[in-house]
Order: sequence, then structure tokens, then C-alpha cells
Amino acid sequence: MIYHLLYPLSETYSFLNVFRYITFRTIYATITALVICFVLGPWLIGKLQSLQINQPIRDDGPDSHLSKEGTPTMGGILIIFSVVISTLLWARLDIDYIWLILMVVVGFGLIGFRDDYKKLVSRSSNGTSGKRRLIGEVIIALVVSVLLYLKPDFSSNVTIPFFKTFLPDLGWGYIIFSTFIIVGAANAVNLTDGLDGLAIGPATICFVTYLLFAYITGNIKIAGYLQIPYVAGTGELTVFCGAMVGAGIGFLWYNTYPAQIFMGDVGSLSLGGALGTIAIMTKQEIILAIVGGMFVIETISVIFQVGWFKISNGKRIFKMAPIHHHFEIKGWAEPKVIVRFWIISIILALVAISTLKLR
Ligand code: 57M
Repeated sequence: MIYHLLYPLSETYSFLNVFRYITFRTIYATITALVICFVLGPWLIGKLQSLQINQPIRDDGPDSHLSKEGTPTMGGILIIFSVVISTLLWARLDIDYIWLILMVVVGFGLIGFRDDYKKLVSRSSNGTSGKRRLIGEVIIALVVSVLLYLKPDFSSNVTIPFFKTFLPDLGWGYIIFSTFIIVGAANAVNLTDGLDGLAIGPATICFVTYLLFAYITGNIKIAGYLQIPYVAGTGELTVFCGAMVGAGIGFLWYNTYPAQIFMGDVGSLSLGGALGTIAIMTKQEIILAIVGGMFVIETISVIFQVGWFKISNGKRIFKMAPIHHHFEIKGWAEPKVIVRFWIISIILALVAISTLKLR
């Protein structure tokens, strides 16, 4: 909004020309989201506590989690609020990608909110039925995927890491592919959010990486030099990713071990849905499996655990899935599991960025 108010005045006041630059607005979107989290965090934690909105802890998890009883949840409300306000303030609002990504953030957030609310009311960790939640996620992802597919300047080619010229065109199949990526990313982040800061850390690292990808994809010179698809308008998603990074760091201030607040499904589904959508919009779809590799590892650990459990009549591959619980039960302290997963995420992000040159 600020861009539309101040940039037109730059003919009279030349210093206002700075508002045309995506880099400048991204920095201040990051700072704005961070400040909103810092200012509202303590108030929200107190409010959630006074409203008894705290996480029901399952009794079949690691014993160390039982002490987490009473921790306020649904902190994802703070993430969504700070991201939406900061993006509306600092991004250009005449770019349709901005409205689409905010639709995903709020839409998936509402699905997660409903799940969290049902858990609180029933005082159990079973929220909305998995099937009903999945239907809601698929509907939102489908709508966004169809709208993107119908955009005249949006291609249905898939970018394959390490390959410059191999860009398979999925045609209308891209809608199914895109829906799968968005819903898959949302649920992968949701599964991962099982230790203090375990989801917000890697998610923030992913948004830093996609901040870079969005800037490059939206810059015709750099995209041409790197020979990656140029997508007009996606440069503005850099501002959104900046807001996500600011909100992620701001939320981590309170979610770091020992957590004062959990994000809830309202946060994890919203973060994951946004991450999947950004990967589609920037045409860096497959590379998300590397950038978000930690989320992939967590999800695969669950698939293998549940699959083997059923095939072998109750045998387990891991002591417990997702894999972060396996290491907890092995005796790793919670902070050790968390920080080591962050380190792996940073390494994966660096490898993913390097693939822009390894093609
Ligand atoms: C999402 N939710 C956390 C919190 C957070 C199929 C099966 C693998 C599903 C999976 C599951 O239920 N996943 C749901 C994970 C929960 O966190 C809440 O949920 C939100 C995210 N969606 O924001 O509100 C618990 O995680 C802990 N936590 C923290 N710090 C945080 O910052 O400590 C969360 C955030 C919180 C808190 O204890 O209560 C969760 O784990 O449920 N199920 C599981 O993950 C369970 N694993 C399991 O059942 N494994 C079996 C299966 C696969 C056969 C096995 O391996 O034998 C584990 N989760 C729990 N207890 N809570 C283990 C049992």
C-alpha cells in the first residue's frame, strides 16, 4: 500500500523513488513483521493463557512432552497477522500473486484454526477428521492452482533441478501437480511441528531461500543470465517472503525451547501451504524437496513407520515417528534434536541455491 501512496510523489520528492525497489520494501516488510511479533507476542501469550487455549498433550508421546501441558497454542494467529499486515503495507497490491498467496495463508490458517479449536473443545489431540481437513486443503489448493494455470503468462512447464532445457509441460496436469505440492507441503510442516522451534526454524530458512528465488525469477536480466524461467510479477513475492522471514524469527523468539507458545495447526498448515504455493509461483517446484528436505525426511519417516507397522503386524522401523521423536527417545535432549535439524536445513538450502549454477 505504501508503494501506491508514496512512489507517485517521487517526481516531486525524489528520495521517495526508493519505494520502487523490491529490495528496500522486502527489508522493511521483514522488520515490520518482526516488530509486530515482538510487540504482540507477550499480549497474545497472556490472552491465550487467560482463555485456557493451551495444547492438550497426548499421553502416548515421549515422557518429556508431558511437562508441556498448559503451553498456549494457536500462536500461528500471530504469524498470519504479522505476515498479512506487513505484506499489505509493503508489497505492490496490483500484482495478483500477492492476493493469491495471502488467500492461501488465510485459507489454510482457517482450516488449521478449526482443527485447533476442535482439539481444545474436545481436550484431545484429535481435531477435525483428517479427511475433512484434507478436503478443505485440496479445495483451496485447487482454486489457486486453476487460477495460476489460467494466467496467460504462467507456464505449465516443470523446472527440473540441474537441467536447463528439460522442462516437461504437464498441460492441465499441472493443476493436479500444483495441488499436490501445496497440500503436501502444508501437511509436511504440520507433521514436523512436534518440538519447540522445529518447524518454524526450517520454514524460515525455506522462506529465505525462496525470497532469493522469487527475486531472481522476477528479474528478467538475472533469470536470463542463470537461464531459469522468468515469471513477470513474481519479484513482488520477495516482499511476502521477507514478511514470512520476519514473522518466523519473531515467532521463534517465543517458540524456542522451552516454548512459551506453540503455533498450532493454524500456523503449521498456513506456513506449509504458503511454502508450497511460493514454490509453484516461482517455478521452483521440484527443488522444494531439497530446500524443504527436513520436512520431506519427517514425512517419509511417518510413511515408512506406519506402512511397516501395518505390513509387519506392529513392528516399528523407528522408536517413534516422526523421526524427531525417534531421536528424543534415543536420549537426545530436545534442543539438540532441534538445532541439528536446523543445521541440516541450512545445508539443504545452500545445496538448493547452488543448483541454480549447477545446470
Ligand atoms: C502434528 N503435532 C504435535 C502443536 C503444534 C500419523 C502420525 C505420525 C500423526 C502425528 C500427528 O498427530 N501429527 C500432528 C504434530 C503436537 O503439536 C501440536 O500440533 C501443532 C502442529 N500441528 O503447533 O500445537 C505436539 O508436539 C509438541 N510440540 C512441541 N513444541 C512445539 O513447538 O513440543 C509442538 C510444537 C504438542 C507438543 O507435545 O502436543 C504432535 O506430535 O502431536 N502423530 C504423531 O506425531 C505421534 N506419533 C505417532 O503416533 N507415531 C506412531 C505412529 C506413526 C505409528 C509410532 O511411531 O508408533 C507423536 N505425537 C504425539 N504423541 N503428540 C507421538 C505421540
